[in-house]
Amino acid sequence: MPKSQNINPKVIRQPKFIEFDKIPVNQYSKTIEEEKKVYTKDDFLRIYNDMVVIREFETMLNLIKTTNEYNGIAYNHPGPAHLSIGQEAAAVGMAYTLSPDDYIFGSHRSHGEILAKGLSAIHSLDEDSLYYVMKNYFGGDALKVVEKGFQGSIKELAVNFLLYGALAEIFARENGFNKGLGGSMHAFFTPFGVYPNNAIVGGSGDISVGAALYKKINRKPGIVVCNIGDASMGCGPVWEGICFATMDQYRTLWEGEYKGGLPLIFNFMNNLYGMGGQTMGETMGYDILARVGAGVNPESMHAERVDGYNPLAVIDAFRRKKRIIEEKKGPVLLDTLTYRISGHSPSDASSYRSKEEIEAWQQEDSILSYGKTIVGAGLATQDQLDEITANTKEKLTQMLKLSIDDNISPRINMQKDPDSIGKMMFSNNSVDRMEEGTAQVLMPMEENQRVKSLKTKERYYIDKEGKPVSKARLYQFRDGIFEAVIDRFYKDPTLAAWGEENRDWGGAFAVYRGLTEALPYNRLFNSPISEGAIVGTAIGYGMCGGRVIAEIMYCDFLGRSGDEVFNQLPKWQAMSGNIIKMPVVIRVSVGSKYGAQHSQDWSSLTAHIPGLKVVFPATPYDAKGLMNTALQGTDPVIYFESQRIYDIGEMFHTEGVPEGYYEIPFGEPDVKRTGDDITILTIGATLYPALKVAEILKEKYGLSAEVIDARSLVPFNYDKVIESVKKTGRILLASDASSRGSFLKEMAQTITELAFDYLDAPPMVVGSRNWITPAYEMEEYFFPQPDWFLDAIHERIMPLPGHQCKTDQSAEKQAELNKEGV
Ligand SMILES: Cc1ncc(C[n+]2csc(CCOP(=O)(O)OP(=O)(O)O)c2C)c(N)n1
Ligand SMILES: [Mg+2]
Repeated sequence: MPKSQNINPKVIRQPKFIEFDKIPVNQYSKTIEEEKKVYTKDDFLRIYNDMVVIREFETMLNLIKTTNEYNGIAYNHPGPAHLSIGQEAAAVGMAYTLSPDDYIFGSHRSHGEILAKGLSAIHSLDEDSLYYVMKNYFGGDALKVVEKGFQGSIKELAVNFLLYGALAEIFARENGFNKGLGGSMHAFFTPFGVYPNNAIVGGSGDISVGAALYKKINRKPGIVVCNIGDASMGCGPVWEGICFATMDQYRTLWEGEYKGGLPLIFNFMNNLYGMGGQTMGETMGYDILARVGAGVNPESMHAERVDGYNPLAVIDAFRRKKRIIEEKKGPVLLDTLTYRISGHSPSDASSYRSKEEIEAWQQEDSILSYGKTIVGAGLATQDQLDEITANTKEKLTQMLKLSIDDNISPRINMQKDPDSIGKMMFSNNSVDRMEEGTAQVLMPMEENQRVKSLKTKERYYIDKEGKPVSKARLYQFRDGIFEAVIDRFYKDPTLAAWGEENRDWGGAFAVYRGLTEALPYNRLFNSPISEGAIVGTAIGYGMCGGRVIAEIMYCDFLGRSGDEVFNQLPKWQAMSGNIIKMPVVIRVSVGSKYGAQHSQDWSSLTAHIPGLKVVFPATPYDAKGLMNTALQGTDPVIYFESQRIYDIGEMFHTEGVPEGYYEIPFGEPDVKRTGDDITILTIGATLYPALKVAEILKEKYGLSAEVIDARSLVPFNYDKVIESVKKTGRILLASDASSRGSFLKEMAQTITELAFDYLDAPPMVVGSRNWITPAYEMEEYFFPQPDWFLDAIHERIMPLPGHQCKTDQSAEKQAELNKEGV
């Protein structure tokens, strides 16, 4: 809590009642005569047209999925198609008032939203801009296909481009919007403001909040709409996203033009079902989804249920809600009532709902009833409507033909380059700042108290007389991180950081102390205790073009952000066809002393996931250099920090930690001590026990150990390690991670494969036990101790004359423990 806001018990303890404002439900009541004042005839027809395009697009896919044919064209599409037949009015109403600067995020069922937003963007962009977009998207490859032999306006061409790009993406073709790497559930097209659609239910719930933060922090025009399903209200990321989006501080503590609510609409496409679970009446308790807004903030999130079967009602709601956002009173919660006539997927037998129910909704079909309304009001003739349908069918038939033709629309050529997807996992860029401009700070860096005090610190662990420097005078590990972070804050105007206790507290482990004075709230702020949303918002912020550092206070809390770290952060660069960059650094502190739920080293879990860069520095020099590299890149980095060593000084880089900027390349291990008889490869803070072991080996057994600090897990260049093994013929690997399934095992296996002929003994892994982490007083039985190294060397690698084992590191014991699963 900031000191500027005093919590007065005299006030807080007063009795009173919470009053809730009424939440409107289906209150739209304008007549078509009234609406005639708002829309032109063309507008009315445009709304009809866009709904028909979606209906026909989805109908076509349904026929392809269920009959392998559309309009005489045969095709087999084995992949998914979650259709939104019935939901067209909701999609078109949502997109109608939006400009290309407004971003939408969606779900697995978002074809309709992509088309609606695309058509809306085509309507509002001028022809030159449209052509520019098409020409510059992947070198204009998709444009060339739709342009060939085309006669008509640029806008018509753009509609074909939209249909073709979406279809090609759904069918996994290289000309798809995302090179065919996203597919039906993840297709998107950023030039039209269509941002990632997410196959993880509720996945957009926090990512979209990050996008809204990006707009707010970087003063970008436009709003963000998060289109998610009614069942996703039961998902953690959605609730966390809502909490993150409605924090008081935007209005109470953020200043100047940054003051005010987020430009965000949570738009629940409420089709009343999950897959088969009925949200109202069975799987949720909200009765009417909009009610949830009442619990969130005093404005009830301006929540409202709107009839999503009437496009005019939805447009009306979006117009009103956009005004609220312009007044900086967002975010808004919309419960857009709709119905999915189609199954959850084409194989859905609708066993969970009655025929009568579906028929009742079909009778109120939004396209039919809207068509009737506009014909009845003299705004269109039935012939005009029929013509729209006929035109749409023809267009879709043409685009389908193009998108399934293997010569015109091939897939990425994996035969030619089997590594082509691998090459898309990382962007490997080096970028000082994500945007030009002056970074907003509160003081010149030299005047910052912490920066000043660091100038007086000893940057090497012993002084000139060879005496250890006292803690108070020592430049510590945490200072290395701080220096890299503050440097980037002054360099990159887009850089923002958040997490729990990041501001006044100075970060739970004092890494950020001093930053609060240097940065306004809009660049450094405390988040709710929402680990999922801490990472999810960082993903949204990063994918829109901002650089961000998010912090997870303890590695053990990574579980809370599992989907974000394992499923979102690593995948969007490749899934976008490299349209998206992900300049996101997640700082993760690895605990000790606090027992089973605060002391796990889960670096191996993150290293297992393709698409994350993972580093684990163990010295102040490496901490600063690796953080600089992380903040110079545009890839997601999981940056581990061990709490055991936050206050250590630099022991290896004899000139001390440089004051200026330098980078340490990812993937390069560092030899911290040279030797000839055995190699010890460590990850993280285990470097220090390993050095003790090296000392004992030297003094007691006359052996020289080469100690290599991995520094990175992904990427990792094995050259230095193999070189060392060639020299020593023996290697032991150690880290604080529980040994079973750890990254050490992966490294041991790779070393075996790469250097088998040079090994005199199998690579030996010494990790933590496969148990819960016990209390601090018992930690010596859990984390690798020097004795364990020596015992393992003696028993499995080379006998150490006269050595008495304190632990059982024998093969028999290893087999027994595995048998027991501990
Ligand atoms: C995290 C997660 N859990 C389950 C699923 C499987 N699944 C896909 S769609 C769906 C129902 C989602 O319902 P809702 O959010 O209302 O969206 P709708 O399908 O109705 O558009 C489920 C359970 C998933 N994709 N992701
Ligand atoms: Mg639903």
